[in-house]
Amino acid sequence: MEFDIDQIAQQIKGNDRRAFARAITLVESSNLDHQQLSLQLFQKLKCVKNYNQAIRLGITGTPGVGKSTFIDKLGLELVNRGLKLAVLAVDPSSQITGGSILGDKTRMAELSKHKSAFIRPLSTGPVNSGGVSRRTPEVVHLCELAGFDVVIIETTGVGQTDYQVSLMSDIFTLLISPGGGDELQGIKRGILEKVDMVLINKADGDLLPLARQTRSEYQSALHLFRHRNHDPIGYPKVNLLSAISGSGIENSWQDIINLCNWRKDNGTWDSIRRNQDVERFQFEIRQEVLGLLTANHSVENFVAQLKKEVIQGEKLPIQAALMVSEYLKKNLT
Ligand SMILES: Nc1nc2c(ncn2[C@@H]2O[C@H](COP(=O)(O)OP(=O)(O)O)[C@@H](O)[C@H]2O)c(=O)[nH]1
Ligand SMILES: [Mg+2]
Repeated sequence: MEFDIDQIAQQIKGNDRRAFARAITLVESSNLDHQQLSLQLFQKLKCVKNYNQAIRLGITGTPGVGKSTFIDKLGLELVNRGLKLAVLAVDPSSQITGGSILGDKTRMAELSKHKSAFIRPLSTGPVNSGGVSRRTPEVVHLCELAGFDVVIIETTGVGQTDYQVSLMSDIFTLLISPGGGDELQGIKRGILEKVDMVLINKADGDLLPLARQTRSEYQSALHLFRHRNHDPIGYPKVNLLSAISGSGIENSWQDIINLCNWRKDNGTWDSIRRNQDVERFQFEIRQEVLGLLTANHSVENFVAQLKKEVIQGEKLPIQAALMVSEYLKKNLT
């Protein structure tokens, strides 16, 4: 594929959706030339567009909890207020079921037709990469540079995705169903440390009393857990929501905006982003170094040989790992 960066940048500036979709493909590419072109595109977009920070909203929750329904409703609300919205759906299970993308398209039918909304399922990497495509943070950045006001990243939290998505979100939101309090014990402690908002969805009809009970369970769990001293009292918020009826959506969006403004006022908005950038940098260094090592044939052969010995029980894992370390010290310095 040929990419004319100047042209793509101009097209993106002119709201050309196809050009934008191609740019995402470019940014997601693992091809080295494409990666250089992506950097040029970032540079260009910074120049041609007045670039504002978007609100990056991460949304996680088990399949079926109502994420897509919620995003559709919230999304319509936002575009009707004149905001530009990008939705990136990171769904590792789509590789297995193959059906969820189709499902989301119909679930977000109304939103996907709106001229101010852009919806895109993202390719997912191997499970050990956290299920998130390695370039998802850069795709989010591209959305920001392209002038989207809000970027929603939807994930099912399989593998390490919650952690990865929290690193590319300003506001990280957990959706749960009524009765999800039973899950509370099983829920990864890491999520509760990271969430800014907990939304109890399906708080409608017969499920309402159970939803209320679940809310108090989460409130006390989060209360015990932590209060971030840089956030206002009462956060992480635990709100009732019905994505179907729409009740609780406006409220929750207001809570999100209030939290954003609070953090912008006290400077934590920027410091959180900078910390995320540093984590991202360090993550990428590890990936690059690992990539370099496995691209080196003698190292690869040495590791493959040791792996056999570990499998056969001839060496302890730690013993083999230390040998690799020694080998690298001798051969790479
Ligand atoms: N009663 C009720 N059902 C809901 C609500 N939100 C979503 N659902 C239903 O839950 C199912 C899964 O929704 P979906 O948005 O696809 O969940 P996702 O897998 O988390 O994206 C669908 O059948 C929805 O109609 C809600 O607020 N109340
Ligand atoms: Mg979904």
